[in-house]
Amino acid sequence: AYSGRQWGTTPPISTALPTQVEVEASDALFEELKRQGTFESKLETDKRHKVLTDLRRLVDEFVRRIAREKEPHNTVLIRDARGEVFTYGSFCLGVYGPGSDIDTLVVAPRYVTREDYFKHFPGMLKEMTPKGAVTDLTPVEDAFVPIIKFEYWGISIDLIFSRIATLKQFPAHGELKLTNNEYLRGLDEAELRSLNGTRVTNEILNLVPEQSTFRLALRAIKLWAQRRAIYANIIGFPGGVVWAMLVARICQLYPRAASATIVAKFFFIISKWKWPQPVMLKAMEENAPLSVRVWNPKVYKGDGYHLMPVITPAYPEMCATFNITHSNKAVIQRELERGNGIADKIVSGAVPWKALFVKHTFFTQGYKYYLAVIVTSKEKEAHKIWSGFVESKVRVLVANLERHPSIAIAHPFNKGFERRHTVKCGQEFEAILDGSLAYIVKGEDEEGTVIKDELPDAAKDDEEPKPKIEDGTVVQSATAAHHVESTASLKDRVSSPNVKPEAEEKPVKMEDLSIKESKVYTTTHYIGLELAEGAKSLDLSFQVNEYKDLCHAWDKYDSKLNFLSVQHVKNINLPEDVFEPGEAKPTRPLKKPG
Ligand code: 3AT
Ligand code: MN
Ligand code: MN
Repeated sequence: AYSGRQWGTTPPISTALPTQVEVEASDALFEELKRQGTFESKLETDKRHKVLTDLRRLVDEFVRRIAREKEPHNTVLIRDARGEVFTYGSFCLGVYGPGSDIDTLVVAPRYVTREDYFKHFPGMLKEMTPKGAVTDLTPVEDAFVPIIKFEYWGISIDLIFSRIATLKQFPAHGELKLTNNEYLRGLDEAELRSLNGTRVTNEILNLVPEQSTFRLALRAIKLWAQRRAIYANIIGFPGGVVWAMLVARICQLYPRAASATIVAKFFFIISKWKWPQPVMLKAMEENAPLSVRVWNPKVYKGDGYHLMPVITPAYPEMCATFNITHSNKAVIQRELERGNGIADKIVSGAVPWKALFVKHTFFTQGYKYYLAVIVTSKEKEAHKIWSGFVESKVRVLVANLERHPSIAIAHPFNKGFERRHTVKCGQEFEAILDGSLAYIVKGEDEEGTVIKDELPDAAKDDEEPKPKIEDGTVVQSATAAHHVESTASLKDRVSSPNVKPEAEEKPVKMEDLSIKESKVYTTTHYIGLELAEGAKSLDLSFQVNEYKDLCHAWDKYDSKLNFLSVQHVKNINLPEDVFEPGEAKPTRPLKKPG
């Protein structure tokens, strides 16, 4: 119910109740989001709650075990030993869908350390749950946010940990409130970061006038951002928390509006926002309890360079959008304006909601020239880590490219394309590094098995191949191989010493199938290049080499396992698997980019 209080740092723009038309538009939005599959069934949600119940029991047992280990004679401490389980991310916000994970935080009293957590918890997860319930258990102790990842009955769980250094004994379950700044005392950086997700999410929910309105509007914005390929923290686009804060700010400004109105006002207000004025949900904490850094462009010069600052509402306040580049800002702006053009028509009933959620045209009508950043490894596990590292640096390459005089916008696609190949010789491996897709395999990645049907078939050389679709992935055959632009074919217009000549495609003979094959894993990031007016040459070797040097300086880099190449790809030579069935691949170069 509307209390009349002010939400956020300014008075509301309007406290009007929704009109009949706005209520109907919100109902239509709900129906469309259901049609688009953004909600999961009640059965699946019940399963999530059951998983959390099990984790709570496990956490209490874990804390008791550590209490016994550290103070074996303190019977009271052992008797009352308990921890607490919180969530953050989309589950906590109530905007999760069928594929979402559960982002979960374990909190324990001060005598339980992170070392204890990594030493005992993975084992307890396996021992104290039904056989086969926990799979893919991966503890990553040295991560920026140390984490145990696993699947519980098929649901992905991200489990992070912090102790509370000021508490030796926890209150009854449900009474510990992490919004209390006192609980931050005595913690290290990793612990502070681990608590941050839940603290921010709790604040967001506390700072919106009507949670159900907020949730439905946020679901709409998340779906829109995913469809328009502008959702990805790591690539320098807003992630889930940022979209949540932006929608929450609109809810504060229209405290009684319906979800459909929030969506329309979101596009209207955010598309006209006077960046770099920050978006904030509340005033900054005045009495800083700790001497940790908070976002402040007056004190920290670097904070003044943030292009679209969105500030988290929990101490220590941070800019959640520090990695947005000029190019990405331009792309986001373009999408906000498109949204603004459509949203009003939707609320008035002139256009259906699905018009807002139309898929992006990054590959179909995007750019004439693309860069392909090809990350390659010879081992599956090593590839996860290496490709994750390179991905986290794509925005650095983008920032360097956009400073090139010939480039107006360097637009990274929001996710990489993962491919699996088999090769029989070094030459084939080299071809993959050069961008060849002639050796792709699909199906389950079982060690040592090769699905023969999927090996390239040289007999069909002149037949136009159709992509094969299975499990939602488009797999292409050898004849449709990805043709990489050579320096020569781009002539003097585009030249780069890093661009290797087109990969030769080797026909595969039947007898080759018996030869021992080895697996190769690649992840490819595409960056669309919009050239500056009058751009004559496009020599990107400096930027590309600088990027490679940065990636090769990775502390775990192993030149025998990890490879990185960057290629020019013309729109007409984009590989088939970046297109969805029914999408038209460009057949001639775009006259005008963008
Ligand atoms: P899904 O429904 O899970 O797709 P989500 O918003 O829950 O959407 P994530 O599970 O990826 O998205 O992330 C949840 C939060 O975890 C968001 C952010 O605060 C934190 N987070 C995710 N990835 C990273 C990362 N690489 N480094 C630090 N924090 C991260
Ligand atoms: Mn999540
Ligand atoms: Mn997660």
